[in-house]
Amino acid sequence: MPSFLRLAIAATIFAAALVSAVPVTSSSTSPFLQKRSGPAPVIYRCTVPGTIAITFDDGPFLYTNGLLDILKSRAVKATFFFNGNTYGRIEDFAASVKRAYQEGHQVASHTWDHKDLPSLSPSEALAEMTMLEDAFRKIIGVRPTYMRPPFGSVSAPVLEMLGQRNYTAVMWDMDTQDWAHPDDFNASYQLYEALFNKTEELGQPGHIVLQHEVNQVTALQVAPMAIDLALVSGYKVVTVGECLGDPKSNWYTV
Ligand SMILES: *[C@@H]1O[C@H](CO)[C@@H](O)[C@H](O)[C@H]1NC(C)=O
Ligand SMILES: *[C@@H]1O[C@H](CO)[C@@H](O)[C@H](O)[C@H]1NC(C)=O
Ligand SMILES: CC(=O)N[C@H]1CO[C@H](CO)[C@@H](O)[C@@H]1O
Ligand SMILES: [Zn+2]
Repeated sequence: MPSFLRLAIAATIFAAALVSAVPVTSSSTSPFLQKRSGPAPVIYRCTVPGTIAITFDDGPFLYTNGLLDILKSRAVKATFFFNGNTYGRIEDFAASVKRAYQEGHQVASHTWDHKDLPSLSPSEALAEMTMLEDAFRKIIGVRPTYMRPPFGSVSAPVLEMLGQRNYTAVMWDMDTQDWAHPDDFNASYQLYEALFNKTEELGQPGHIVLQHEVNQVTALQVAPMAIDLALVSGYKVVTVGECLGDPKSNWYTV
């Protein structure tokens, strides 16, 4: 992995510390079901009791297909926050993106090339969204309405822009820190299990788990164990949209 990307991922943890000061969305009604105007809603956790939404960031990449096989074998759905050009170019992995969409996973935006949105000019920040929207339209015929800001980093103007484009911004309440031990399955899984053992402290109703699919160990070794752990713990493993009670017809637009 290029060192700047390692740094970028490490910065996620810093951003998470910043955003965790923002109150968790407590409404039991999905914000998207209400009339939309103003800044994009920011989501930290699931609202449907007993659900877990496992999310995979920074793809599509070399392991997306293998991960889709794993999800299929367990009959669960996940959410992919794809980039346009970060680890891989989305055009080169179009078949994986299409497959994720067709197999009922939630395909969502993680911006064109993973820049820190608040540090960009308004037109640059907008282009980070629209360039990827165009790529998605070419590949799956629609564009997502859910996005995750790189590093979990947003500002009032960025949320305003995202709101104008009808996006919902998705953070997380369970960070598996999978970037910390990229090639060490045991260390990664230990962190995951420790986090899982603390879900009681996080409370109900449900959780949004942050993982990255661009590391082979995460995608192909930790992910299946993680899904199994969620399932044996009695969670329903679903997409972000489902865990918020938002009908699939709202996940995409033209
Ligand atoms: C956002 O949604 C509104 C209401 O459905 C629609 O009029 C508007 O064109 C949408 N904006 C974008 C950028 O898709
Ligand atoms: C999580 O809890 C299980 C069951 O109590 C325990 O066996 C395991 O060691 C715990 N894992 C960690 C990493 O704390
Ligand atoms: C030391 C240790 O815990 N090793 C384990 C690492 O993970 C592999 C694969 O699951 C296990 O087989 C080892 O026992
Ligand atoms: Zn990312």
